[in-house]
This record gives sequence, structure tokens and C-alpha cells, in this order.
Amino acid sequence: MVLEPIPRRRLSSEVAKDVESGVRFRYRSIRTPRARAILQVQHQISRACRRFLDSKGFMEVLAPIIGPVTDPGIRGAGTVVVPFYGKMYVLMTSMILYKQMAMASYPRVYSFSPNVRLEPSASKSTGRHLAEFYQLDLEMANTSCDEVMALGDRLLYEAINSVHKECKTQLEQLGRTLHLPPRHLPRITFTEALKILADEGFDLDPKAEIPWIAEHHLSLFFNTPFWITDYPYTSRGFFYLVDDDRPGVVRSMDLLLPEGYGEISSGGEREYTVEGVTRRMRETGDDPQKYGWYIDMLEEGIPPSAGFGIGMERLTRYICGIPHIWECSPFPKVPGIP
Ligand code: ASN
Repeated sequence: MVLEPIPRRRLSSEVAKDVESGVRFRYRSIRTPRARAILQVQHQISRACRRFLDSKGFMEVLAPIIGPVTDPGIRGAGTVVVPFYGKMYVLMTSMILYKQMAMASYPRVYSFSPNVRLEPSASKSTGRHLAEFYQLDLEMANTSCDEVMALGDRLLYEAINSVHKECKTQLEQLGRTLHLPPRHLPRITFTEALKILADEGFDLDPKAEIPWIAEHHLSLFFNTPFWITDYPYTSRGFFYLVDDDRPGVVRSMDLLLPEGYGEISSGGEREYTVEGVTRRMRETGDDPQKYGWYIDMLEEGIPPSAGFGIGMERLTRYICGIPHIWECSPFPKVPGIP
């Protein structure tokens, strides 16, 4: 399924300037037909995802905004700390720990979850980073990466297909020709991804995350969304399950979009025992003492689970064919632009 690279216009400094004034004057641009079309498509995506997940027996839960702890594995972005009745709380960088808790109540849960990540200012020109964004986060009890990836294939198909059917005018207005993805998306391993990138001259650390620029490049080689599986454990947060058969590998995957749009989702199977989590925390350098209720909950026991989160603005950006992601948020917060 690896194809010839598809050339795509790079973000010019002109576009970067547009981002600054776009964010500053959002109260004006939000009234334009273009902004309306994007927001209508986004609404359609949410409706389709809700409809699909509800039909698969999922329950929607309201996502937390702040808490004593959040996801520490956020690729070098900073967290926002807020005072909360004499304690310091953090804004959610992802609701991973909380969705494991919700899944202990009901075996299939999802949320449209607000996340804040203080990405480096330089990422304002990547076209795909927001400092505030929404993930469609889901978690399923007693399942595997294979099963959640298959669910992800269907979810993405349903979202794109419903926009294809219901938002023809908007797509035309945005000049976007949208192709339906295959029912089963291609999967490559992390090692295979690194090999493709090595052939392209990228000399990457086999123990670290793939940097966004390399992911962007890789995504130019595909004409459909695709999964990367089998990440090295050194590149991922403590909540991903180490593969017993292959020490050094976690049961974790990313979903990448084609045409240079890059990563849209991360997920995997979870560590769910105190022993497993604290062992992983020792490796990642996280302090179990900081994770009070989370560790207590694991001590009482929760089911094994798997899940993922999809960036809603990134999905909108791809479906609408938008150069910079700021346009895909009604109230955009772009790294480096206060
Ligand atoms: N949402 C991701 C997951 O389900 C976690 C993340 O965003 N870092 O694994």
C-alpha cells in the first residue's frame, strides 16, 4: 500500500501570517461562509461518530477539564496548572487515566474531551498543532489493539462517508475532493515506518517517537489513512501495556492521515495492574506518589482495556482539506500566539 509521494504545498510565511491575524480576528472570520462550512462539516463528523459509537453499545460520558493528575506522556508539551481549593490541579492533556476509571463503570465509553497542551511556539507553523483541542476518546474493556483498530477503521469510514453524503455543498465550497477510505486500513509496524523513512534520508532514533516532520513525510507516501503499530516502550507513556512476547515493545498504535496531514490518533492496550503501572512508571521517570487515586483504583482492580483518542480538529482539517488547523477550531488557540 506504500505509494509514490504526493506533492503538497508547504506552509508559506504568508499562510503563517494569516494564522496570526486569523486567530486575532476570529470574531470576524467566524461569520464567513468558509468558516461556517468548516464548522458544519465538524458538526457532521461529531454526529456520525456519536451515531456509530452509540450503535456499537458505547456510552458517552462527560469529560473532566481539570484534575489532580493528567496524561504525562505528551511529547514535550507543557501543562497548565491551576489553583483548586488549596491544591494545584492541571488542565487535562488527555483524559486517559479518567477514561480507564469510567470504563470500570461501563465497558464501552467515549467522550469529546477538551485538552490543553502548551506546545513549543515553533509548532504554530506546522499547520497541525493547537494548544487547545478536542479528542474523541474511547475505551473498551477486555479487548485488544486489533479490535480497537478495526473499530477505528469503521469509525473513520462512517465519519468520512457521512460528510461525503451530507455535506456536498460545504465540500464544494472548500474545494475538497474527498475519497472514501477502504473498510480496512493498512497497518505497518514502527520498524517498517522507520525503514521507509531511512530510505528517505531520515536517521531516526529507534527508541523515540517519530518526530512530526518525519511523520508528515511518511504520510505523503500513502493515499489512505494507515496505522503504525508496535511502538518501542521508551517512546510511550506508562499506561501502555508492554508486549509480554516482545519486551521493549508496547501494544500501542497511531493512526496517520495521508497527503501529509500526519498523525491523528494514538491509542493502545493499557497497563491495568499496580505492579505493571509502577514498573512502567519507574522506566518513564513518573512518580507513583503523584497519582494517588489512580494507583488506589488499580489496587482495587479494573478490567484490562484498550482504546484511542482522535483529534477532532485534525480530522476536520483532513476532511475539509485545510492548510492550517486553526480554521478547524471555532475558538482557536495556536501555540505561540497569545
Ligand atoms: N488518547 C490517547 C489514548 O487513548 C492518549 C493521548 O492522547 N496521549 O491512548
